[in-house]
Amino acid sequence: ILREDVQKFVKGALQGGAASSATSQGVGAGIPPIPAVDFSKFGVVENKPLARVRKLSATHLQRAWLNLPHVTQTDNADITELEAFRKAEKNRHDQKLTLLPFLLKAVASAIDQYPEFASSLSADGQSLVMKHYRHIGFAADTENGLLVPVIRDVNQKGVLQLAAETAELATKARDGKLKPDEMKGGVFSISSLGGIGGSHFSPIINAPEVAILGVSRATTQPVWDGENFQPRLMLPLSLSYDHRVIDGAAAARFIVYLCELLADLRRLVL
Ligand code: CAO
Repeated sequence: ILREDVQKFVKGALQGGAASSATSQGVGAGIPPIPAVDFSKFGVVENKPLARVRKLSATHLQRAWLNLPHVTQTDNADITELEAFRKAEKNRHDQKLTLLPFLLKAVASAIDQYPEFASSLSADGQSLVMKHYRHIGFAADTENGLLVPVIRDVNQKGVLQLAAETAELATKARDGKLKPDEMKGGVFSISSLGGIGGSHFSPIINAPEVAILGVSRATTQPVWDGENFQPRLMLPLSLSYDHRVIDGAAAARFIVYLCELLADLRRLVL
């Protein structure tokens, strides 16, 4: 190995590193970069600078996508009774009451049943850090990009309090007033696109968490009760999990249990 070899290596690494941060193509990780294209050759283009939040979340999402082996397990929860209850309660309180706080509550309870969903791999990959707190994040869509505020101790709060806290944190996120501490400490995240539409999707895990629940728009579906089709309100759920930590069977058990909780809220108090 000559002096020039070392210089050549360092130069290459520096160039690779610069290219990687500029284009986020993973140069240096053995991933071939997507070649730069002069789009103006094909038509009119404009260059729109990315907001800081979007750049930060891009790095975070790419890091999670490349480091964690993702699998997405889907199911549909029958929320006919839950929705009837929510609608009845909604007009009895000043607080806006959407599905999200019920989901937070049910997820915290499902995690109590399957605690590995609130774990993280240790830095050396030799053990699991089991977290005994139930802080849960939820994705909030803002003009500047995706933010994930975290609700603390979901298991110790009622649905109305959770509704108030999610509304407050979502407003803060949209107004750009969320403090860094309000986005830290989560053990699990929920990404709810139900207010917009669509069915199942595959959410990216908010690493170092090991799972995330994607929620889509509930629709009325014909469900066979053994004798007849009944119109039931079905909520599409998509659970992405880190397959290094969570087995497929555990993920199926978790989502089935979560569906049972959502189908009959009384199970939350058992
Ligand atoms: N099925 C049917 N209707 C739903 C629903 C669902 N799964 N989820 C919400 N709704 C309804 C709500 O009940 C509400 O209706 P009412 O006014 O009649 O009660 C309406 O849709 C609007 O809800 P909302 O979106 O304002 O409130 P929310 O509590 O459900 O969600 C928040 C809050 C912050 C999660 C949401 O506004 C948001 O930002 N979602 C986007 C998250 C996102 O971008 N995820 C992707 C991340 S990965 O790129």
